[in-house]
Amino acid sequence: MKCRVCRGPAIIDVRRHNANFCADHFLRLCRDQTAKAIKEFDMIRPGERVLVAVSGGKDSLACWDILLDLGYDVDGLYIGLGIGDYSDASGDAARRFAVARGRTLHEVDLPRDYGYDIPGGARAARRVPCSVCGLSKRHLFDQAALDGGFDVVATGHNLDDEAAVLFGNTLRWQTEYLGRQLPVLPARPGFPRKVKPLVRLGEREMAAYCVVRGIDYIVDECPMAEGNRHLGYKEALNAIEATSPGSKHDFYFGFLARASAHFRPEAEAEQETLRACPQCGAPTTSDGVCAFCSLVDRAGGAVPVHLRPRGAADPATVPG
Ligand code: Q46
Ligand code: ZN
Ligand code: ZN
Repeated sequence: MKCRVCRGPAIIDVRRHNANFCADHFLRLCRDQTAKAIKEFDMIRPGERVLVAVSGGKDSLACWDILLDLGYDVDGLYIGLGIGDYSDASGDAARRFAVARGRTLHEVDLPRDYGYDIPGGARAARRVPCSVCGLSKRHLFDQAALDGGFDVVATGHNLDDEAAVLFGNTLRWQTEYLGRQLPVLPARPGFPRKVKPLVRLGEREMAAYCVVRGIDYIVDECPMAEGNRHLGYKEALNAIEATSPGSKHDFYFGFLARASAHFRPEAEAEQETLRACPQCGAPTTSDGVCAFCSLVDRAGGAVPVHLRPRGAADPATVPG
C-alpha cells in the first residue's frame, strides 16, 4: 500500500478518495479538507475569535488541533455533564489537550453551576437524556460565546454525523430540521455563528488523525448513547458505504447543493417568532421562559445569571 502523493509506505486507505496516504500526507489531507470546507462555506474569517466545543472525544480535539494548525485563534469550551466516570475522563482529556497546546479551556459544570446533571435533568424533565443534554449544550455554547466575545462557535461534527442526522431527518421528513441542517448557521441576535469545519472528513479519519498526532482522546462512548437512533443510522450508512464508497459524501453534499434551500423558508419562519426569555434573555419560541431555564427550574437549584442581556453587546445588532 503506497501513498498517493509520495509513493512512500501508506498508513491509511481513504476509499472515498480511492487513495492511500502516508502519515504526513494524511495529516495534510485532513488540514486541506478542513480549510476547503471553511472557505467553501465562509465559516471563519481572518482575525475572528473561535470557541470550539470540546467533549474530550476524537472529533472535537481533532477540530481544535486542525484549526490551531491552520492559524486560527481558538479557545476550547468544555461542559461537565455529570455523567459519572465518563464525564471525569472526558474532562481530563480536554484539559490535557489544552495544556499540551498552551490554549485556554473554558469550563462550565452543570452540577456545580446549575444544580443538575444529565441523568437527573432527564428524569425531572421526563425527556430522554440526549435531548436534555443537547438543549443544555446548545444554550451554554451560545451563552459562553456571546459572553466571551467570540465570533464563532465550532463543533467537531464530521461527515458521518451529518449524514446520519440527515438520514434520520429525511426518514421522518422533519422539514423544519432539514431547513437548519447546514455546515454554517449565521449569527443572529442572541446567537453566535455556528460552524462545522470537519464536514468533509469521516469518523474513521478523525480517529486516525488523533492517533497519528498523538492526541490522547477519550475512546469510550457516552453511556447514555445506548439506544440512540443515530447509532443505528450510522450503521445503516456504513453498510451502504462499504459497498458504495462515497455514498455518505454524495448524500450530504448533494442535499446541500440541491435540496436544502427548499426547506429553508420553514426554518426561517420559525426564527421570526423568537422572543427574549424573561429569565435569561436568550431567544426562545416559547411564550414563557426558554427551554433551558425551564429545565433548570425543574431539575436544578441555581438560576442562570448573565452579566449582560444576550446580544446586547453584539456590535452587529446595536444600531448606529
Ligand atoms: S453526551 Fe449527551 Fe451525547 Fe451522552 S447524553 Fe447523549 S447527547 S450521548 S453527543
Ligand atoms: Zn506521502
Ligand atoms: Zn432562559
